[in-house]
Amino acid sequence: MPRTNLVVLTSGFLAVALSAQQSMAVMKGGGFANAAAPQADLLRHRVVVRFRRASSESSVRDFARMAGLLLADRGRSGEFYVFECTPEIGRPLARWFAAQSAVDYAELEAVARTTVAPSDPYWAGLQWNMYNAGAKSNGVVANHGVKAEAAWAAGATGAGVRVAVIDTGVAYENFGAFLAAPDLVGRPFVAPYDAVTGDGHANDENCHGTHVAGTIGQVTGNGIGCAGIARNCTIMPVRVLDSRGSGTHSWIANGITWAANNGAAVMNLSFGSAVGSVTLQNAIAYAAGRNVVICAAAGNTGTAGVNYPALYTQCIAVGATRFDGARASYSTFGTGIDVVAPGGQTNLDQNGDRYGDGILQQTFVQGSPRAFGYFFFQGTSMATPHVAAVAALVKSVRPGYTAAQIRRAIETSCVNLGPAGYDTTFGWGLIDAAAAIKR
Ligand SMILES: [Ca+2]
Ligand SMILES: [Ca+2]
Ligand SMILES: [Ca+2]
Repeated sequence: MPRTNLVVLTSGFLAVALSAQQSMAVMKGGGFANAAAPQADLLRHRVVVRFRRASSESSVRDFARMAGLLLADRGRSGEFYVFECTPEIGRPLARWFAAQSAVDYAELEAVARTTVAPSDPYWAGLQWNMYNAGAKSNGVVANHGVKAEAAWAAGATGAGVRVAVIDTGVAYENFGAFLAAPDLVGRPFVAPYDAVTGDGHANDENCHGTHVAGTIGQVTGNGIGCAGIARNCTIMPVRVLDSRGSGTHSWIANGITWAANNGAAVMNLSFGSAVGSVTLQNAIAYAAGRNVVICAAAGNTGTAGVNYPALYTQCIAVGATRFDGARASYSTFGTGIDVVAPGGQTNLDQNGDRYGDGILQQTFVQGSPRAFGYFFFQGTSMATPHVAAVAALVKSVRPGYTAAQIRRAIETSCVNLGPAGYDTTFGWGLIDAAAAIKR
């Protein structure tokens, strides 16, 4: 085969690893694990008071009037009273009440919210790429995540949507030398296919596809490791790249056709070539004709010239951003770029957590498919699964949408970056899961 038809992974070896040992240090470092606890906000303008002796409501009301407070609410049998005041005096007022002999307790009113912050310990602080605008990562405002949490709160989880991870395989099963990644156990997998060897076991012999699968659907809320964006999706593992991360266009075409024929609603293509081929183009056109949302990595050249297959019009071509929303230095741009998503930049630490700002997910040490850990990777390979996952979120709340409608929902809801409107560095801008699901 001609050398130019070989596909090179658009991430992989630029990766900075958080080794198993280092990840233990993160666990013990404190501050991360309990940040995922349910957050209760305090209302500084409402003070809840319980009196020791039963007080008639009229006497409490008289007291409130004299004190310049509004009696806003009470327990159903008078077991507590709620006073409203200006926010500045809420705390001192609660303290004053608590010091009175007639008062059993006094406290600021608290608000409980549905808890969508996942229990996964690395969520807090480290998965900035998925955060809502204004959330903090190690104390630094992380304004350039894809707002997964807000999408979950609105009920979008990708439930039942089939997302094909067409890659180096996925650590999805215990088979021979291979083990399922612990943080993928529980994720539904369907229709696995290995287009490299032509069998039904799409085991990952590289480590790249497992990391990509994690961003899409790491098991979320299981109390270990990381969260994934499409937290209830179904993953179809399709192997088209070998242990070195290379694959021929004919393998890739076979994998894409397999996924299209087996009910994939979304496919993730985190690889690229400088050249296209009729074989690859026909497979992409076939999948598009089967109503599949196709997300493809723009490339890691750092220059203009979007790779194939991303450059084909049927693909959403995805570039990569870093923590501060700037283009990651390696991210390919130019004609044909459609959107950007966080791909990380591991030679920078803009959130000051002492780790390079990569995308953290579980995979294994290359060459040791049973040695799992959490690794910061960077690349348009890492950005692309954010888009595939958001496509799954949209599909799960708009099951009647066509692939074209899902793509439009994603592209028209992006947060602008760079010059106003579409530009050839950021495309339509940074994807926004919370906005896309409302289109
Ligand atoms: Ca997890
Ligand atoms: Ca960092
Ligand atoms: Ca723009």
